[in-house]
Amino acid sequence: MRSAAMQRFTLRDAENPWFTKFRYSTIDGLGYEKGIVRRDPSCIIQVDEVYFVWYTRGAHPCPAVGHERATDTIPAMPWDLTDVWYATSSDGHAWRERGPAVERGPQGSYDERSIFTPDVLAHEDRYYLVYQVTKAPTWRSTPESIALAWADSPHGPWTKTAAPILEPDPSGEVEERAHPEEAKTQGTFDSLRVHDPALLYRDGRYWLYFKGEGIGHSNMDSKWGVAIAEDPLGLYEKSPLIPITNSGHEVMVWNYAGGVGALLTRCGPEKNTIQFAADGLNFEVKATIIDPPQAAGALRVSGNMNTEPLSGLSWGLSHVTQWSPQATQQGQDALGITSIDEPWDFLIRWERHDQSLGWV
Ligand code: AAL
Repeated sequence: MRSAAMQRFTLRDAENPWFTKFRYSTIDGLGYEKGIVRRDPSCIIQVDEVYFVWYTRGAHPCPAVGHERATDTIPAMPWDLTDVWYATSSDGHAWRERGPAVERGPQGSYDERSIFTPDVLAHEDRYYLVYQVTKAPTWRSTPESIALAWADSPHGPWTKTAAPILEPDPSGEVEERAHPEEAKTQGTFDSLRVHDPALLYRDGRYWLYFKGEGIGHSNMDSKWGVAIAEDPLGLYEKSPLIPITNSGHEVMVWNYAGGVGALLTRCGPEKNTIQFAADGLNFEVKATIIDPPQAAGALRVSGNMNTEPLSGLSWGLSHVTQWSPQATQQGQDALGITSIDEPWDFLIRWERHDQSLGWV
């Protein structure tokens, strides 16, 4: 006779190749700076021994003031009135901010208000940035889409697609200034915003993983979807199986053994888990973890460097923001401070810390 718990007990953390812990440290060049928002870092690629990262960057006259008080120059949220910048490093600790990679378009363009939350794919000597875009004005229920820019060098110049590559589902109805949960009619999980794009090349096609936020849904009930294209510039077709997770906020996925690994944080019953889908669509929980990096980007590895389940989750950057108490605590721990006097989001480094599988 065994208890239900012991019937479920199959693997100790210390024996589970999908389990890990994390530790955090400050970095030079992209850290805390009053008046500057740096957040939502992309994955990291290495080109000719140099690491590259892209991230949301904004220079604001004051911290975000909310949707009702925002103006053309004062942000509603930290990720409002921002662009995608990039930085380089030789060691992953000291970073040199290089400047803007993709900037907001002219008034009336689909990316006039803000460009934010990038990820990068390097494939066949071409580089692709995918990121969120929004038009003005920005209210609680302003739709947000995903766009793409490509370049032949990680330094750019970047060419934008003529239109977003992925849009919210057309279902649901809500007044733009209203809270998404005050919907007249509820839409699908991705009917308000498609967010947190992560682009993988696998099985000869381009897989665009994304987080959905829905009309009539709480953004803390976010789930992930995926859209697949034959060509990196589109057309991206959403899988009929979406949502493909029941939890998770920012998207962090990596290729492994022909399938896809995933780090789910912050939202839902399967928050703080590492999952795997052999087909890239049907994810199984492989480990429950503690204190994962928030909005993490990981070093991209491939080939003979990608031999373990967590080879694609070795180290990277993440962000510290007052909008996520867990991220704030990681930042305070990393900085050795007790409080951050003004909430300017910034980047820190995370790395897996398997040596701490014990309790100490
Ligand atoms: C991030 C991401 C998206 C959200 C905001 C900025 O962590 O989930 O990009 O819009 O927060």
